[in-house]
Amino acid sequence: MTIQSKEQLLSFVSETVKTTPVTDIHTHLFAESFGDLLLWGVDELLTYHYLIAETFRFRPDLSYDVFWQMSKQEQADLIWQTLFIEHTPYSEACRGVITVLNRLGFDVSKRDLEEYRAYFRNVKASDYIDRILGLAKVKTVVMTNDPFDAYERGIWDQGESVDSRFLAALRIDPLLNLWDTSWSKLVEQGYRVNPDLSGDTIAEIRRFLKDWIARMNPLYMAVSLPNDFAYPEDSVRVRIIDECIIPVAREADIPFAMMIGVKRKVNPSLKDAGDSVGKSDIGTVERIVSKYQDVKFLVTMLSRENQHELAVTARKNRNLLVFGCWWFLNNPSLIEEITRMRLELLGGSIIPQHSDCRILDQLLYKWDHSRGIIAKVLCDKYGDLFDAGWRVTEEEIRRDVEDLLGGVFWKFLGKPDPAA
Ligand code: REL
Ligand code: ZN
Repeated sequence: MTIQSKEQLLSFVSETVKTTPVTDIHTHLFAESFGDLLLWGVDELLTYHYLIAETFRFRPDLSYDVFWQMSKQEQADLIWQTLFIEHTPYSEACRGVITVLNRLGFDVSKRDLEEYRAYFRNVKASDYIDRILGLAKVKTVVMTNDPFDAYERGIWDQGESVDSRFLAALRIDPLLNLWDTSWSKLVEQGYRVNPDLSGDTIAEIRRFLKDWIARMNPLYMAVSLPNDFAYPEDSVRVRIIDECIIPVAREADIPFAMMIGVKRKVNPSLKDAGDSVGKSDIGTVERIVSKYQDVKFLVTMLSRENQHELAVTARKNRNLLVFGCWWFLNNPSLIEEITRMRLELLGGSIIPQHSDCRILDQLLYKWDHSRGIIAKVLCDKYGDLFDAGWRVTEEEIRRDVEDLLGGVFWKFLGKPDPAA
């Protein structure tokens, strides 16, 4: 049905963005069968590493060691007291906790942490997964699966039946970023590799990747890369990319996801909260994606300064799909600016957002907040066309939004959306 008034248009766009189920293409969440790897509940929410970094800013006298020796509940108490009681929680990560509690039906004006805790004591993980995925309208969650993690390997080895709402992504950071220490872990897994890449090493790394692809059936292979990642370059990392990752991605017909721009451990005392950002060289992305036009690349970059040139690079290379507003970009002001710019340069051939959730409950806020911004930007775009006399149908809006919230990803992979 063609929409005839602007008012009707804007309300239909907003409602469609709010209610369309999403494929969340990058998270750190796990299916229930992964046991302790799946994090959920109010104490996990409060001890999210984003909030740990913010707490230390207000506690100049708190020693890192003392904090890390506290129990999770003690840490959560301290974070709650510091960020929510002694200050107003308007940072995006703090606001996220309030959105989650509110969406779960709590009276957040009471500020009663014990009441929230009491609820979680009586909840079963499987029920909670259903509740959160339902409330957040997330149909599929892509995990981050690490074959270098002994605990996680054990789960894959058991071959437990997997929840079809959770799909795998093969994460290979140690291979590309920590070869000095990771080669011996491959040896432990039965691969004949040498630290200097001699002998059968290259073929054995390929065998390692193919074995894990067969075991996990990942949608893509992924790595996070430092801001000074360079390509081409005379380095172990680039040799492994050229001679192992690329041929395996081509053969398995899965993309290589590069998340570029992280400076790991600028403050090691903060652990996961101690990573930072740096501007990267877009030439690196340009060179690798144009060299391998028959390989698909999913790329996100961490620095705001790289966003425009990344979008332009995607205009030139159809094998490059830009995704998400990653980590320090996942703030309303930046999501809006980036999403607007991407739609203007690339139309709907983008994945505007992923959640990067580490805690299941966060799906509620990450998607609520992002959907609001995506809707706002889309309303402006459809509104501009309306003003120029263009008319769209409800079906066309539904098609466009479904594409942005998952369809573009599945078409890029060349696979049917299993949840469709
Ligand atoms: O996948 C990654 O490398 C990052 O997203 C994470 O390492 C990071 O800590 C995450 O929590 C950011 O949102
Ligand atoms: Zn991540």
